[in-house]
Order: sequence, then C-alpha cells, then structure tokens
Amino acid sequence: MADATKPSTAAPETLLTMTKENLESGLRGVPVGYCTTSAVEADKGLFYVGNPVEAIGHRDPEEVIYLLLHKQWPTADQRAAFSRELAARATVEPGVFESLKALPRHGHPMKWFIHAINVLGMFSTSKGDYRTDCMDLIAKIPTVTAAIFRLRDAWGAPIAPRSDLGYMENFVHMLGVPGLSAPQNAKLVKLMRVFEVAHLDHGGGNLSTFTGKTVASGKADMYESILAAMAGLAGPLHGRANQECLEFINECVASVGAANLTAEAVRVMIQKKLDAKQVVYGFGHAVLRVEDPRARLLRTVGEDICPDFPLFKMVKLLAEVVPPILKSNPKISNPYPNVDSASGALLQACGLIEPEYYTVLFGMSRTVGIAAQIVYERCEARGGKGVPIMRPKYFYSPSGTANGEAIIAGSG
Ligand code: HAX
Repeated sequence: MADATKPSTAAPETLLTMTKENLESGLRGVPVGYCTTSAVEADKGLFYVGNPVEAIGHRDPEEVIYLLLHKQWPTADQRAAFSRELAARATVEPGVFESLKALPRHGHPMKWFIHAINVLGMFSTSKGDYRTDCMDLIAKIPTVTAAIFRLRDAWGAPIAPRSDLGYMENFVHMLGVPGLSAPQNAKLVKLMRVFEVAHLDHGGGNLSTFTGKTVASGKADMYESILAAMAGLAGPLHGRANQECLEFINECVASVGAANLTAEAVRVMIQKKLDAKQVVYGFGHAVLRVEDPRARLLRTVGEDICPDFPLFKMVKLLAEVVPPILKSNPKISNPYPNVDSASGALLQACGLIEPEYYTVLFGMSRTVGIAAQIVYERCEARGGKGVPIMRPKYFYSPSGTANGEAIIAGSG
C-alpha cells in the first residue's frame, strides 16, 4: 500500500495517452520532466525533498533552503557556512534602490518586484552563471523586497542588512515596519519564518515555476527567467490569490459583524455568496484533493500569535463551515482550505496591513524554489546538458477550438 507520509517516486513507463481533451486544458496532467526539489500529491500534500512540509514548517528557513538546493539537511558546519554566504551576498547595489525611487507609487508592488529583479540582473557580475545567480538572488531578494515596502510606502530609506541575524529575522529588521512594537515585531518574525518555508516551492508544473524554467530553456539568464516567473505569479488565479483572499475575509467579517462570529452566521453568509455565484476565496486547489497542509501549518501559527484576532477567528470558522457546503456541489473537486486561506489574516495581525504586498512576500519565498529548479534544468538534467529549449506542439486551426478536431500524431 502507498505510504501517505512519502511522495511517490519514479515515472511510469507509459505516461499518458494523449487525446484531443488534452488540448486547451492548461497542460493539466501532461508529464513534462522531473522535479528534484518538491512534489505535490493530490491525496498527500506537499513534500520538500521527501519531507512533508507540515513536519518541517517550523525549522529554520536557511536549513530548508539548503535542503532544496543540496537535497540533504545541512550539518551544523554546513548550516553556519551557508548563513555566512547568504549574509555576505545580501547587500544590494544602491543603483537598484535609485531605480525603484523613479517608479510610480500607484504601480502594483509586484510590478516593482519584477522591475527590481531586472535591475539586480543588470548589476550582476556572474557572467550568467546559474548557480552563482541562484545564490545571489536568494541572498539579495529579502533586501530588495524590504526596500520595495519602504520606498513605495514612504517608510524611509532602505535599511542595510545585518550579518548577525537569521534570514527572516534580517528581513523583518530591513522592513522596519513603522510603529511596530517589539512584541509585534517578534510575532512578525515568527510568522515570516513559517510563511517563508511554506511558500518556498510547489512542484515543477505550477504556472510561475514552469514559466521560469521555460524562459531559462532558451538560455535566458537567471534574472530574466525569475522575473518572467514573477510576472506569472502576479496573476489573481495564482500568487495574487493571497491578496484577493484577505479582501474576501475582510468582507466576511464586515458582513456578519465582528461581534457575531458564529458558525451559523458564517454558514448563512457563505451560502448566500455561493447562491450569488461568487468565489469562496481560500478554498479549492488545481491539484490537491485534501486540505492544503500549509493552511493547517499557518493556522497553528495563528493560534500562537493572534488567537483572538477577528480575521483569524473568521479563518478558523471558514475552515470548519465551508468544506461541507462546497462538498454538496459535485463540480468542485476540492472543498478544503488552501494556503491562501490563512496567510493574509496572519500578516494583517502582525502589522503588514496592505494586502497589495502579499504576493511580493510569496514571490520572495518562491524565488528560491524556482531558482533551484532552474539550476537543475540548466546545469544538471540529462547528464549536465540541460533540458532543451521548450517547444510544445500546437495544431493549426483558423477557428481555434470550434474546429479543433485535430488528432495528435507525429512531431511538430
Ligand atoms: N468557490 C467557488 N467556486 C469554486 C471554488 C470556490 N472556492 N473552487 C472551485 N470552484 C468552481 C470553479 O470555479 C469551477 O467552476 P466552473 O466549472 O463554472 O468554471 C468548478 O468549481 C470546478 O473547479 P475545480 O475543478 O474544483 O477547480 P480548478 O482546478 O478549476 O480551480 C482554483 C482551482 C484554486 C482556481 C479554484 O478552486 C478557485 O477558484 N478557488 C478559489 C480561489 C483561491 O482560493 N485560489 C487560491 C488557490 C491556491 C493557489 O494555488 N495559490 O497560488
């Protein structure tokens, strides 16, 4: 019997019989290659190098990043050397901040993020070495992300990184959220450590990761590939769902009233939304058919840092009330909470009150997994030759789907 605590390995010999139903299906279920960092399994959840994410969610982010890059946990010495290397590379050229200052404040933070990665790439001296760029990006991305918050929201000049702090401790230091008390700052650190680990990687085929690897397959450099990946993450059906989800939870609390947070009131409110054909944000998944383990993980952090925060109470009520309601609709494949169901409410509780920034935090973390996967595809796959340039087949059909009766055969 399959072990529910471990991901399946080894691709079957016969992968898929292609039919025209596979066309215009967003490549759902179409096998493409191997992912060496993580696995998403419909009935088991997410694994990083074979470790269930829920079991390692509270470990040091540096250790988990090391795991994704090296496929093994670091020894104490390796861990210390890795932290020193991250700290040594964390400083960002002032020219990156100067270019950010010229951007329009109303531009979405993800557009700032994409711009910053592009400019970082222009300052790179690695001559396009994917491994060097991977480490540089992982080290510098928290510095750049913190600067985006500070410059776009006029919090003040970017704060320099400190080499004596951990990866996420340093990020929170560089954020310097105005008016945050020391206990609130400590809560933000607790949350960001788990948030970072939870978002690092999500298999090989999610939109942003696949896009990044596709762009890299033409031998675009790491920065060009990651900025393309981040443009994919910016979409509301992908990374930006965390922003939409917090707006939804805010709306739910406003609708039932913060003083009336009962299961019955929430049940009635959700049923009304579904009757009005509205989306219940934070529920459902394209691959998972069980509750997203990252949703549970983040709720445990919420119990620790903000158990009485009304938005968090709503997160818990929704997790209890929504699945049975969605289950009664047979077309919904997954009625359970996903990662975005809880993250926004927790960030809000810790003083990061602008939902527009949440996708940038997701992008900061996910850069790690995508960069690690690009290193594999460019430098290690096929005995070091790398995966060839991506070139899937399209059928010529002037009227598109209407005449899409093509039969898949041969190469094209
Ligand atoms: N609320 C309302 N309707 C839903 C729903 C939800 N939470 N989840 C699924 N459905 C609907 C779909 O819109 C679809 O309707 P149509 O047939 O009319 O198009 C139908 O049920 C079948 O969908 P599905 O097969 O269960 O799910 P998909 O693979 O098509 O979509 C989504 C997966 C995550 C996009 C979907 O469940 C959804 O829209 N959820 C709410 C938004 C959300 O929380 N997104 C974050 C996902 C986490 C993530 O990946 N972040 O990056």
